[in-house]
Amino acid sequence: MMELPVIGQGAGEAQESGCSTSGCGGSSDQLSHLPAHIRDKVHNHPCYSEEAHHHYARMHVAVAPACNIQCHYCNRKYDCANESRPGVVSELLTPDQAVRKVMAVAANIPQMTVLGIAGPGDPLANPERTLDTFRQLSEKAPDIKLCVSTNGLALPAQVDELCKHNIDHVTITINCVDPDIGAKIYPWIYWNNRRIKGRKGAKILIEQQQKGLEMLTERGVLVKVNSVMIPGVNDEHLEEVSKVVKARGAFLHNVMPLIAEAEHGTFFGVMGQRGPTHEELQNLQDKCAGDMNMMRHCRQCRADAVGMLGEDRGDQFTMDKVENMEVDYAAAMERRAEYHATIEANREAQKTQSGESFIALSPISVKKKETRPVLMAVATSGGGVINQHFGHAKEFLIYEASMTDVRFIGHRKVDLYCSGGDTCGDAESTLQKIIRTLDGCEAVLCSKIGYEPWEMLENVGIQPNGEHAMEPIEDAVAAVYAEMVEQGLADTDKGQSRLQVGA
Ligand code: CLF
Ligand code: SF4
Repeated sequence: MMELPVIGQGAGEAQESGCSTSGCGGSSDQLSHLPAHIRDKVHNHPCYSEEAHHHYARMHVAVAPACNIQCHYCNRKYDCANESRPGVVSELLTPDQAVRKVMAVAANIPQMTVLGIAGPGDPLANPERTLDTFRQLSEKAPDIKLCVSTNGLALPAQVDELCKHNIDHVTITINCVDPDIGAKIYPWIYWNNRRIKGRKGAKILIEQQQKGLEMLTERGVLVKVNSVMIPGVNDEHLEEVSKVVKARGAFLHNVMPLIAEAEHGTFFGVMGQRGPTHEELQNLQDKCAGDMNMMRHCRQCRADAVGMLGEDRGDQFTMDKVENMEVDYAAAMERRAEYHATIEANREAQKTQSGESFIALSPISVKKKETRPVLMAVATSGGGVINQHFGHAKEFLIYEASMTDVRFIGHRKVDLYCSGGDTCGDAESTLQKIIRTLDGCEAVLCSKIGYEPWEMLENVGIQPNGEHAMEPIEDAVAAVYAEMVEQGLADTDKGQSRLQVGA
Protein backbone atom coordinates (compact mmCIF):
# COMPACT_ATOMS: atom_id res chain seq x y z
CA MET A 1 0.00 0.00 0.00
CA MET A 2 1.22 3.50 -0.72
CA GLU A 3 2.18 5.53 2.29
CA LEU A 4 -0.22 8.33 3.11
CA PRO A 5 1.01 11.78 4.09
CA VAL A 6 0.26 13.37 7.41
CA ILE A 7 -3.11 15.10 7.55
CA GLY A 8 -3.34 16.35 11.10
CA GLN A 9 -1.68 19.24 12.88
CA GLY A 10 1.28 17.40 14.34
CA ALA A 11 3.95 15.85 12.15
CA GLY A 12 3.76 12.09 12.22
CA GLU A 13 0.55 12.07 14.21
CA ALA A 14 -1.92 11.01 11.57
CA GLN A 15 -1.85 7.77 9.67
CA GLU A 16 -4.66 6.53 7.52
CA SER A 17 -6.70 3.75 8.92
CA GLY A 18 -10.40 3.37 9.46
CA CYS A 19 -13.22 2.47 11.77
CA SER A 20 -16.63 1.03 11.33
CA THR A 21 -19.20 3.15 13.07
CA SER A 22 -22.16 1.75 14.81
CA GLY A 23 -25.05 3.76 16.03
CA CYS A 24 -24.47 6.98 14.10
CA GLY A 25 -27.10 7.47 11.48
CA GLY A 26 -24.62 9.24 9.27
CA SER A 27 -22.27 6.32 8.83
CA SER A 28 -21.95 4.35 5.63
CA ASP A 29 -22.50 1.12 7.50
CA GLN A 30 -25.74 2.41 8.94
CA LEU A 31 -26.77 3.17 5.41
CA SER A 32 -26.12 -0.33 4.15
CA HIS A 33 -29.87 -0.82 3.60
CA LEU A 34 -29.80 1.90 0.93
CA PRO A 35 -29.41 1.29 -2.81
CA ALA A 36 -25.83 1.08 -4.06
CA HIS A 37 -25.98 4.33 -6.04
CA ILE A 38 -26.93 6.27 -2.87
CA ARG A 39 -24.26 4.56 -0.81
CA ASP A 40 -21.76 5.55 -3.50
CA LYS A 41 -22.87 9.16 -3.30
CA VAL A 42 -22.24 9.45 0.44
CA HIS A 43 -19.32 7.07 0.79
CA ASN A 44 -16.64 9.75 0.60
CA HIS A 45 -18.69 12.80 1.61
CA PRO A 46 -17.35 13.93 4.99
CA CYS A 47 -20.69 15.44 6.07
CA TYR A 48 -23.13 12.84 4.77
CA SER A 49 -21.11 9.92 6.16
CA GLU A 50 -19.77 10.01 9.71
CA GLU A 51 -17.20 7.36 8.90
CA ALA A 52 -15.98 9.28 5.85
CA HIS A 53 -15.23 12.37 7.92
CA HIS A 54 -12.26 10.59 9.49
CA HIS A 55 -10.71 10.24 6.03
CA TYR A 56 -11.97 12.88 3.62
CA ALA A 57 -11.98 16.67 3.57
CA ARG A 58 -14.24 19.40 2.24
CA MET A 59 -13.72 22.99 1.29
CA HIS A 60 -16.02 25.98 0.97
CA VAL A 61 -15.61 28.96 -1.33
CA ALA A 62 -17.09 32.25 -0.16
CA VAL A 63 -18.68 33.53 -3.37
CA ALA A 64 -22.15 34.43 -2.05
CA PRO A 65 -22.27 37.68 -0.05
CA ALA A 66 -25.99 38.59 -0.14
CA CYS A 67 -28.87 37.10 1.79
CA ASN A 68 -32.63 37.21 1.26
CA ILE A 69 -33.73 36.69 4.86
CA GLN A 70 -32.66 37.77 8.32
CA CYS A 71 -32.07 35.20 11.05
CA HIS A 72 -31.86 36.35 14.67
CA TYR A 73 -28.62 34.37 15.07
CA CYS A 74 -26.81 36.05 12.18
CA ASN A 75 -24.86 39.24 11.80
CA ARG A 76 -23.99 39.98 8.17
CA LYS A 77 -20.42 40.77 9.19
CA TYR A 78 -20.03 37.18 10.31
CA ASP A 79 -20.25 33.83 8.54
CA CYS A 80 -23.61 32.30 7.78
CA ALA A 81 -24.69 30.31 10.81
CA ASN A 82 -26.30 27.81 8.44
CA GLU A 83 -22.91 26.34 7.83
CA SER A 84 -20.38 28.19 9.91
CA ARG A 85 -19.28 29.39 13.23
CA PRO A 86 -19.06 33.13 13.75
CA GLY A 87 -16.02 34.82 12.22
CA VAL A 88 -15.69 37.01 9.18
CA VAL A 89 -14.75 35.26 5.96
CA SER A 90 -11.20 36.16 5.10
CA GLU A 91 -11.80 36.83 1.42
CA LEU A 92 -14.87 37.14 -0.75
CA LEU A 93 -14.08 35.46 -4.09
CA THR A 94 -15.27 35.89 -7.65
CA PRO A 95 -16.34 32.64 -9.36
CA ASP A 96 -13.08 32.60 -11.38
CA GLN A 97 -10.99 33.01 -8.23
CA ALA A 98 -13.03 30.33 -6.49
CA VAL A 99 -12.42 27.86 -9.30
CA ARG A 100 -8.70 28.54 -9.21
CA LYS A 101 -8.63 28.07 -5.47
CA VAL A 102 -10.58 24.79 -5.59
CA MET A 103 -8.19 23.34 -8.15
CA ALA A 104 -5.17 24.41 -6.11
CA VAL A 105 -6.60 22.87 -2.94
CA ALA A 106 -7.61 19.66 -4.72
CA ALA A 107 -4.09 19.32 -6.11
CA ASN A 108 -2.54 19.80 -2.66
CA ILE A 109 -5.02 18.12 -0.31
CA PRO A 110 -5.85 14.78 -1.94
CA GLN A 111 -8.41 13.97 0.79
CA MET A 112 -10.58 16.85 -0.49
CA THR A 113 -13.61 15.27 -2.13
CA VAL A 114 -16.32 17.90 -1.77
CA LEU A 115 -16.66 21.55 -2.68
CA GLY A 116 -19.48 23.31 -0.87
CA ILE A 117 -20.89 26.81 -1.27
CA ALA A 118 -22.31 27.90 2.04
CA GLY A 119 -22.10 31.65 2.28
CA PRO A 120 -21.19 34.00 3.73
CA GLY A 121 -24.78 34.92 2.75
CA ASP A 122 -27.20 32.56 1.03
CA PRO A 123 -25.80 30.86 -2.11
CA LEU A 124 -29.15 30.89 -3.89
CA ALA A 125 -29.68 34.59 -3.18
CA ASN A 126 -26.56 34.99 -5.37
CA PRO A 127 -27.53 32.58 -8.16
CA GLU A 128 -25.24 33.89 -10.90
CA ARG A 129 -22.09 33.72 -8.77
CA THR A 130 -23.00 30.36 -7.26
CA LEU A 131 -24.06 28.68 -10.50
CA ASP A 132 -21.13 30.07 -12.47
CA THR A 133 -18.75 28.54 -9.91
CA PHE A 134 -20.52 25.17 -10.08
CA ARG A 135 -20.72 25.21 -13.88
CA GLN A 136 -16.98 25.83 -14.26
CA LEU A 137 -16.07 23.24 -11.66
CA SER A 138 -18.25 20.49 -13.09
CA GLU A 139 -16.23 20.90 -16.31
CA LYS A 140 -12.74 21.50 -14.93
CA ALA A 141 -12.72 19.31 -11.81
CA PRO A 142 -15.11 16.45 -12.54
CA ASP A 143 -13.77 14.30 -9.68
CA ILE A 144 -15.08 16.72 -7.03
CA LYS A 145 -18.58 16.46 -5.59
CA LEU A 146 -20.55 19.68 -5.54
CA CYS A 147 -22.61 20.64 -2.54
CA VAL A 148 -24.68 23.68 -1.57
CA SER A 149 -26.31 24.94 1.58
CA THR A 150 -29.29 27.30 1.56
CA ASN A 151 -32.00 28.80 3.72
CA GLY A 152 -34.42 27.49 1.07
CA LEU A 153 -36.31 30.68 0.19
CA ALA A 154 -35.09 30.75 -3.42
CA LEU A 155 -34.71 26.99 -3.72
CA PRO A 156 -37.80 26.01 -5.78
CA ALA A 157 -36.82 28.55 -8.45
CA GLN A 158 -33.27 27.13 -8.66
CA VAL A 159 -33.80 23.37 -8.37
CA ASP A 160 -33.60 22.70 -12.10
CA GLU A 161 -30.46 24.82 -12.49
CA LEU A 162 -28.80 22.97 -9.60
CA CYS A 163 -29.61 19.62 -11.18
CA LYS A 164 -28.13 20.77 -14.51
CA HIS A 165 -24.77 21.29 -12.81
CA ASN A 166 -24.65 17.87 -11.16
CA ILE A 167 -25.21 19.13 -7.65
CA ASP A 168 -26.51 16.10 -5.88
CA HIS A 169 -26.07 17.12 -2.23
CA VAL A 170 -28.15 20.03 -0.94
CA THR A 171 -28.51 21.25 2.64
CA ILE A 172 -31.57 23.27 3.66
CA THR A 173 -31.60 24.98 7.04
CA ILE A 174 -35.08 24.39 8.45
CA ASN A 175 -35.55 25.61 11.99
CA CYS A 176 -39.33 25.22 12.16
CA VAL A 177 -42.44 24.14 10.32
CA ASP A 178 -44.71 26.42 12.38
CA PRO A 179 -44.86 30.11 11.30
CA ASP A 180 -45.49 31.28 14.88
CA ILE A 181 -42.16 29.77 15.91
CA GLY A 182 -40.61 31.06 12.69
CA ALA A 183 -41.61 34.62 13.59
CA LYS A 184 -39.40 34.32 16.71
CA ILE A 185 -36.39 33.33 14.58
CA TYR A 186 -36.81 35.35 11.36
CA PRO A 187 -37.71 39.03 11.71
CA TRP A 188 -38.12 39.39 7.93
CA ILE A 189 -37.64 37.86 4.51
CA TYR A 190 -37.11 39.59 1.18
CA TRP A 191 -39.62 38.15 -1.28
CA ASN A 192 -40.83 39.43 -4.66
CA ASN A 193 -38.98 42.71 -4.16
CA ARG A 194 -40.63 43.37 -0.80
CA ARG A 195 -39.59 42.96 2.79
CA ILE A 196 -42.14 40.79 4.54
CA LYS A 197 -42.05 40.73 8.31
CA GLY A 198 -43.02 38.41 11.13
CA ARG A 199 -45.36 35.43 10.83
CA LYS A 200 -46.28 36.18 7.23
CA GLY A 201 -42.64 36.11 6.12
CA ALA A 202 -41.89 32.98 8.14
CA LYS A 203 -44.88 31.22 6.55
CA ILE A 204 -43.61 31.93 3.02
CA LEU A 205 -40.12 30.77 3.98
CA ILE A 206 -41.44 27.50 5.42
CA GLU A 207 -43.58 26.85 2.32
CA GLN A 208 -40.62 27.44 0.01
CA GLN A 209 -38.34 25.21 2.09
CA GLN A 210 -40.83 22.33 2.05
CA LYS A 211 -41.52 22.75 -1.66
CA GLY A 212 -37.80 22.86 -2.48
CA LEU A 213 -37.17 19.76 -0.37
CA GLU A 214 -39.85 17.80 -2.22
CA MET A 215 -38.64 18.95 -5.64
CA LEU A 216 -35.08 17.89 -4.88
CA THR A 217 -35.98 14.46 -3.54
CA GLU A 218 -38.26 13.85 -6.56
CA ARG A 219 -35.18 14.46 -8.73
CA GLY A 220 -32.99 12.07 -6.72
CA VAL A 221 -30.87 14.77 -5.02
CA LEU A 222 -29.76 13.91 -1.48
CA VAL A 223 -31.03 16.51 0.97
CA LYS A 224 -29.66 17.11 4.43
CA VAL A 225 -31.65 19.35 6.76
CA ASN A 226 -29.78 21.51 9.24
CA SER A 227 -31.68 22.89 12.25
CA VAL A 228 -30.32 25.34 14.79
CA MET A 229 -31.45 24.31 18.29
CA ILE A 230 -32.56 27.43 20.18
CA PRO A 231 -33.59 26.60 23.76
CA GLY A 232 -37.00 27.96 24.64
CA VAL A 233 -37.72 28.87 21.01
CA ASN A 234 -37.70 25.75 18.82
CA ASP A 235 -36.11 23.02 20.96
CA GLU A 236 -39.38 21.25 21.70
CA HIS A 237 -40.51 21.70 18.11
CA LEU A 238 -37.53 20.10 16.36
CA GLU A 239 -38.78 16.53 16.81
CA GLU A 240 -41.78 17.56 14.75
CA VAL A 241 -39.47 19.15 12.17
CA SER A 242 -37.54 15.89 11.95
CA LYS A 243 -40.74 13.91 11.25
CA VAL A 244 -41.97 16.37 8.62
CA VAL A 245 -38.71 16.57 6.68
CA LYS A 246 -38.27 12.83 6.75
CA ALA A 247 -41.77 12.39 5.35
CA ARG A 248 -40.81 14.74 2.50
CA GLY A 249 -37.70 12.75 1.66
CA ALA A 250 -34.81 14.33 3.60
CA PHE A 251 -31.90 11.95 3.94
CA LEU A 252 -30.16 13.25 7.05
CA HIS A 253 -30.98 15.66 9.89
CA ASN A 254 -28.26 17.78 11.50
CA VAL A 255 -29.40 19.46 14.73
CA MET A 256 -26.75 22.05 15.59
CA PRO A 257 -26.40 24.14 18.74
CA LEU A 258 -27.15 27.86 18.58
CA ILE A 259 -23.98 29.93 18.80
CA ALA A 260 -24.90 33.29 20.34
CA GLU A 261 -22.45 35.65 21.99
CA ALA A 262 -23.07 39.33 22.67
CA GLU A 263 -19.84 40.28 20.86
CA HIS A 264 -21.16 38.79 17.59
CA GLY A 265 -23.76 41.55 17.55
CA THR A 266 -26.63 39.21 16.67
CA PHE A 267 -30.14 39.74 18.05
CA PHE A 268 -29.99 36.50 20.05
CA GLY A 269 -26.45 37.26 21.24
CA VAL A 270 -27.33 40.73 22.43
CA MET A 271 -30.56 39.54 24.06
CA GLY A 272 -28.67 36.90 26.05
CA GLN A 273 -30.36 33.94 24.36
CA ARG A 274 -28.38 30.89 25.45
CA GLY A 275 -27.35 27.90 23.35
CA PRO A 276 -28.07 24.32 24.45
CA THR A 277 -25.80 22.30 26.76
CA HIS A 278 -24.05 19.19 25.41
CA GLU A 279 -26.59 17.09 27.26
CA GLU A 280 -29.61 18.97 25.89
CA LEU A 281 -28.27 18.68 22.37
CA GLN A 282 -27.58 14.98 22.67
CA ASN A 283 -31.00 14.30 24.20
CA LEU A 284 -32.74 16.07 21.35
CA GLN A 285 -30.60 14.29 18.74
CA ASP A 286 -31.48 10.97 20.38
CA LYS A 287 -35.20 11.81 20.33
CA CYS A 288 -35.08 12.81 16.67
CA ALA A 289 -33.06 9.69 15.83
CA GLY A 290 -36.16 7.54 16.22
CA ASP A 291 -37.45 9.01 12.99
CA MET A 292 -34.39 10.08 11.09
CA ASN A 293 -30.73 9.49 10.27
CA MET A 294 -28.92 12.01 12.44
CA MET A 295 -25.66 13.82 11.75
CA ARG A 296 -23.64 14.28 14.93
CA HIS A 297 -20.21 15.21 13.60
CA CYS A 298 -20.97 18.69 12.19
CA ARG A 299 -18.31 21.28 13.06
CA GLN A 300 -20.35 24.35 12.05
CA CYS A 301 -17.64 25.34 9.61
CA ARG A 302 -16.78 28.76 8.29
CA ALA A 303 -18.03 29.69 4.83
CA ASP A 304 -14.40 29.56 3.63
CA ALA A 305 -13.26 26.46 5.54
CA VAL A 306 -10.60 24.21 3.98
CA GLY A 307 -9.53 20.77 5.16
CA MET A 308 -10.77 17.91 7.30
CA LEU A 309 -13.84 18.73 9.41
CA GLY A 310 -12.59 20.38 12.57
CA GLU A 311 -9.42 21.77 11.01
CA ASP A 312 -8.99 24.90 8.96
CA ARG A 313 -6.18 25.20 6.46
CA GLY A 314 -7.63 28.28 4.78
CA ASP A 315 -4.56 30.40 5.51
CA GLN A 316 -2.46 28.10 3.30
CA PHE A 317 -4.71 28.90 0.35
CA THR A 318 -5.32 32.64 0.40
CA MET A 319 -5.68 34.11 -3.11
CA ASP A 320 -2.21 35.66 -3.09
CA LYS A 321 -0.75 32.18 -2.49
CA VAL A 322 -3.12 30.44 -4.90
CA GLU A 323 -2.22 32.86 -7.72
CA ASN A 324 1.38 31.62 -7.49
CA MET A 325 0.54 27.91 -7.54
CA GLU A 326 1.02 26.03 -10.80
CA VAL A 327 -1.59 23.28 -11.05
CA ASP A 328 -1.53 20.40 -13.52
CA TYR A 329 -5.04 19.19 -12.74
CA ALA A 330 -4.94 16.07 -14.95
CA ALA A 331 -1.88 14.82 -13.07
CA ALA A 332 -3.44 15.85 -9.77
CA MET A 333 -6.58 13.82 -10.57
CA GLU A 334 -4.47 10.74 -11.14
CA ARG A 335 -2.70 11.20 -7.82
CA ARG A 336 -6.01 11.80 -6.07
CA ALA A 337 -7.53 8.63 -7.50
CA GLU A 338 -4.53 6.61 -6.34
CA TYR A 339 -4.70 8.18 -2.90
CA HIS A 340 -8.43 7.50 -2.56
CA ALA A 341 -7.91 3.87 -3.55
CA THR A 342 -5.41 3.53 -0.71
CA ILE A 343 -7.79 5.14 1.77
CA GLU A 344 -10.52 2.73 0.68
CA ALA A 345 -8.24 -0.29 1.00
CA ASN A 346 -7.33 0.80 4.51
CA ARG A 347 -10.99 1.42 5.39
CA GLU A 348 -11.85 -2.11 4.29
CA ALA A 349 -8.96 -3.62 6.21
CA GLN A 350 -9.95 -1.75 9.36
CA LYS A 351 -13.58 -2.84 9.06
CA THR A 352 -12.57 -6.47 9.15
CA GLN A 353 -10.35 -5.81 12.14
CA SER A 354 -13.01 -3.77 13.99
CA GLY A 355 -15.58 -6.56 13.84
CA GLU A 356 -13.32 -8.54 16.13
CA SER A 357 -13.37 -6.02 19.01
CA PHE A 358 -17.00 -6.76 19.78
CA ILE A 359 -16.39 -10.49 19.78
CA ALA A 360 -14.07 -9.79 22.73
CA LEU A 361 -17.03 -8.34 24.64
CA SER A 362 -19.37 -11.28 24.09
CA PRO A 363 -18.09 -13.63 26.82
CA ILE A 364 -18.19 -10.75 29.31
CA SER A 365 -21.78 -9.93 28.45
CA VAL A 366 -22.84 -13.42 29.48
CA LYS A 367 -21.34 -12.96 32.95
CA LYS A 368 -22.07 -9.26 33.38
CA LYS A 369 -25.50 -8.23 32.30
CA GLU A 370 -25.98 -5.33 34.74
CA THR A 371 -23.79 -2.79 33.02
CA ARG A 372 -24.40 0.81 32.01
CA PRO A 373 -23.11 2.78 29.05
CA VAL A 374 -19.96 4.89 29.54
CA LEU A 375 -18.86 8.07 27.76
CA MET A 376 -15.26 8.35 26.58
CA ALA A 377 -13.36 11.21 24.97
CA VAL A 378 -10.91 10.54 22.14
CA ALA A 379 -8.01 12.65 20.84
CA THR A 380 -7.48 12.15 17.12
CA SER A 381 -6.16 14.20 14.25
CA GLY A 382 -7.88 12.07 11.62
CA GLY A 383 -7.69 8.67 10.00
CA GLY A 384 -10.07 7.07 12.51
CA VAL A 385 -7.27 6.20 14.93
CA ILE A 386 -6.10 7.40 18.37
CA ASN A 387 -3.17 9.49 17.24
CA GLN A 388 -3.11 12.77 19.13
CA HIS A 389 -1.34 13.96 22.27
CA PHE A 390 -3.81 15.15 24.94
CA GLY A 391 -2.10 18.53 25.03
CA HIS A 392 -2.43 19.04 21.26
CA ALA A 393 -6.15 18.30 21.00
CA LYS A 394 -8.35 21.19 19.84
CA GLU A 395 -11.39 19.00 20.17
CA PHE A 396 -12.32 15.58 21.53
CA LEU A 397 -14.63 13.11 19.84
CA ILE A 398 -17.13 11.65 22.30
CA TYR A 399 -18.12 7.99 22.12
CA GLU A 400 -20.62 6.03 24.17
CA ALA A 401 -19.63 2.43 24.83
CA SER A 402 -22.11 -0.21 25.93
CA MET A 403 -22.34 -3.99 25.82
CA THR A 404 -23.95 -3.82 22.39
CA ASP A 405 -22.01 -1.17 20.53
CA VAL A 406 -19.70 1.82 20.42
CA ARG A 407 -21.61 4.88 19.33
CA PHE A 408 -20.20 8.22 18.16
CA ILE A 409 -22.27 10.95 19.78
CA GLY A 410 -20.49 14.22 19.02
CA HIS A 411 -17.44 16.36 19.51
CA ARG A 412 -16.46 18.98 22.05
CA LYS A 413 -14.12 21.86 21.27
CA VAL A 414 -11.47 22.81 23.81
CA ASP A 415 -8.85 25.49 24.32
CA LEU A 416 -5.45 24.16 23.41
CA TYR A 417 -3.77 23.03 26.62
CA CYS A 418 -0.18 23.03 25.44
CA SER A 419 0.66 25.59 22.79
CA GLY A 420 4.27 25.87 23.87
CA GLY A 421 6.20 29.09 24.42
CA ASP A 422 4.98 31.86 26.68
CA THR A 423 1.36 30.76 26.90
CA CYS A 424 2.21 27.80 29.12
CA GLY A 425 1.89 29.97 32.22
CA ASP A 426 -1.88 29.81 31.75
CA ALA A 427 -1.86 26.07 31.38
CA GLU A 428 -3.50 25.26 34.64
CA SER A 429 -6.66 27.26 34.14
CA THR A 430 -6.87 26.09 30.52
CA LEU A 431 -6.54 22.53 31.73
CA GLN A 432 -9.35 23.06 34.20
CA LYS A 433 -11.55 24.38 31.40
CA ILE A 434 -10.74 21.34 29.26
CA ILE A 435 -11.63 19.03 32.10
CA ARG A 436 -14.96 20.82 32.54
CA THR A 437 -15.58 20.35 28.83
CA LEU A 438 -15.18 16.61 29.36
CA ASP A 439 -17.94 16.51 31.96
CA GLY A 440 -19.73 13.18 31.89
CA CYS A 441 -16.79 11.29 30.32
CA GLU A 442 -15.11 8.56 32.35
CA ALA A 443 -12.01 7.97 30.22
CA VAL A 444 -9.84 9.94 27.79
CA LEU A 445 -8.01 8.02 25.08
CA CYS A 446 -5.03 9.75 23.50
CA SER A 447 -1.62 8.86 22.07
CA LYS A 448 0.24 10.47 24.98
CA ILE A 449 -0.46 12.61 28.01
CA GLY A 450 1.70 14.53 30.49
CA TYR A 451 1.93 13.85 34.21
CA GLU A 452 0.08 16.99 35.33
CA PRO A 453 -3.07 16.52 33.23
CA TRP A 454 -2.99 12.81 34.02
CA GLU A 455 -3.16 13.54 37.72
CA MET A 456 -5.87 16.19 37.38
CA LEU A 457 -8.02 13.94 35.23
CA GLU A 458 -7.68 11.06 37.67
CA ASN A 459 -8.60 13.34 40.56
CA VAL A 460 -11.93 14.16 38.96
CA GLY A 461 -12.71 10.55 38.04
CA ILE A 462 -11.70 10.58 34.37
CA GLN A 463 -9.27 7.79 33.54
CA PRO A 464 -6.51 8.89 31.13
CA ASN A 465 -5.43 6.16 28.74
CA GLY A 466 -2.48 6.25 26.35
CA GLU A 467 -2.28 2.51 25.77
CA HIS A 468 -4.15 2.41 22.49
CA ALA A 469 -2.07 4.80 20.39
CA MET A 470 -2.57 4.26 16.63
CA GLU A 471 -5.42 1.80 17.16
CA PRO A 472 -8.78 2.28 15.43
CA ILE A 473 -10.94 4.43 17.70
CA GLU A 474 -13.86 2.07 18.11
CA ASP A 475 -11.66 -0.93 18.82
CA ALA A 476 -9.83 1.06 21.48
CA VAL A 477 -13.04 2.35 23.09
CA ALA A 478 -14.47 -1.18 23.10
CA ALA A 479 -11.28 -2.54 24.69
CA VAL A 480 -11.27 0.10 27.44
CA TYR A 481 -14.97 -0.55 28.10
CA ALA A 482 -14.30 -4.30 28.35
CA GLU A 483 -11.66 -3.58 31.01
CA MET A 484 -14.08 -1.33 32.91
CA VAL A 485 -16.75 -4.03 32.79
CA GLU A 486 -14.32 -6.63 34.08
CA GLN A 487 -13.29 -4.35 36.93
CA GLY A 488 -16.92 -3.62 37.79
CA LEU A 489 -16.51 0.10 36.94
CA ALA A 490 -19.41 0.03 34.49
CA ASP A 491 -21.84 -1.76 36.80
CA THR A 492 -25.30 -0.26 36.81
CA ASP A 493 -25.11 0.43 40.52
CA LYS A 494 -21.81 2.34 40.09
CA GLY A 495 -22.92 5.87 39.16
CA GLN A 496 -21.18 7.95 36.55
CA SER A 497 -18.55 10.28 37.97
CA ARG A 498 -19.33 13.99 38.30
CA LEU A 499 -16.59 16.55 37.97
CA GLN A 500 -15.23 18.71 40.77
CA VAL A 501 -12.69 20.81 38.92
CA GLY A 502 -10.57 23.22 40.93
CA ALA A 503 -12.16 26.22 42.58
FE1 CLF B 1 -20.03 22.16 3.15
FE2 CLF B 1 -22.33 21.67 4.20
FE3 CLF B 1 -21.74 20.56 1.89
FE4 CLF B 1 -20.58 19.76 4.13
S1 CLF B 1 -20.25 21.57 5.53
S2 CLF B 1 -21.98 22.72 2.26
S3 CLF B 1 -22.75 19.58 3.64
S4 CLF B 1 -19.56 20.27 2.21
FE5 CLF B 1 -20.65 19.74 7.01
FE6 CLF B 1 -19.58 21.94 7.89
FE7 CLF B 1 -21.53 20.85 9.26
FE8 CLF B 1 -22.01 21.92 6.95
S5 CLF B 1 -19.54 19.96 8.91
S6 CLF B 1 -21.29 23.00 8.74
S7 CLF B 1 -22.75 19.95 7.66
FE1 SF4 C 1 -27.38 34.85 7.97
FE2 SF4 C 1 -27.46 32.58 6.65
FE3 SF4 C 1 -29.63 33.41 8.02
FE4 SF4 C 1 -28.89 34.63 5.77
S1 SF4 C 1 -29.60 32.50 5.98
S2 SF4 C 1 -29.47 35.61 7.69
S3 SF4 C 1 -26.66 34.57 5.89
S4 SF4 C 1 -27.65 32.79 8.89
